[in-house]
Amino acid sequence: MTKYIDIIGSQMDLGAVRKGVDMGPSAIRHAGLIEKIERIGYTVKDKGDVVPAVAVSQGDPKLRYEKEINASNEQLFRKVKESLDEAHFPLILGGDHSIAAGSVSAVSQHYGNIGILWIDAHGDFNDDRITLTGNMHGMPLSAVCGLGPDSMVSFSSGRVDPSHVAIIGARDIDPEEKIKLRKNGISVYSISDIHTMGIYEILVEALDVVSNGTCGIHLSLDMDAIDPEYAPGTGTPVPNGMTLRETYLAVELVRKSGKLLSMDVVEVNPLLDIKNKTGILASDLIQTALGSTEY
Ligand SMILES: [Mn+2]
Repeated sequence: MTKYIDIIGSQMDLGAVRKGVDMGPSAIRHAGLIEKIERIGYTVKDKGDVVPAVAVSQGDPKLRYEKEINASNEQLFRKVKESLDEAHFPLILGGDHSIAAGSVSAVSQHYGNIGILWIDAHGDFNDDRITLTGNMHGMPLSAVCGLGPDSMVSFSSGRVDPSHVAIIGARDIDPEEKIKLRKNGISVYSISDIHTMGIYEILVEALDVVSNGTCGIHLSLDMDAIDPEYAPGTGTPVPNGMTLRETYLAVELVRKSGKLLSMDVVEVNPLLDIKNKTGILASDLIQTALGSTEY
């Protein structure tokens, strides 16, 4: 892996209902992120944040704030692309999960053929046809797979083959979304799969799905995958989540695969957090992904 890491934030909260997630990048930085990564041995450049325009009206209720989200994601796309062109590792801090339409489509355009490991309580596989809320943070995975909404990735030619996508930690998926995930052959490992198979076996399988026949892996870590007891500062908490052990081991195994190309960490909401517990956890998990080992 490259020695150079670029931190790129997105102060995006228009894809979600509860406000405050725009302060996520700041909360993760305040947990000592840069110093911690430098200590592992990387050269880190903080490229600052993309800041979305102030939204006046939500527009289409099936794609709320589409215009502002897509414009901001296009900026994020360019920044991530720039970082990849310099052969640096882009580390993207959210913001709500809608930002992954910008980050992942840059990584997939750059490398041509990537796999995605999506650690999340949700599927994020909705589109404007089947969405129940119109919240665009529930759509980015579908968009980057080329399955809509098309406008969300119109600035990029990068798409990801659904057969190279694995979701881990799912436990809150909409009925139509479930059908669409199955139809498109996405590998979904629910929380009950984690309880029965164990996280180690799941990672062995999932890493095969995302790395076999691809250039490498993009890791998209939604903090709501983790149980709200450990990650209370997130906008859409769902009980019965992943434990700290499960999450650390999952991220550690991704690192050990040696295939990690890029990473985003999203949905840290400081307004709902307790003394930056979730921001600190996000920062610690990033360290683990990048190579801080216990022994
Ligand atoms: Mn998500």
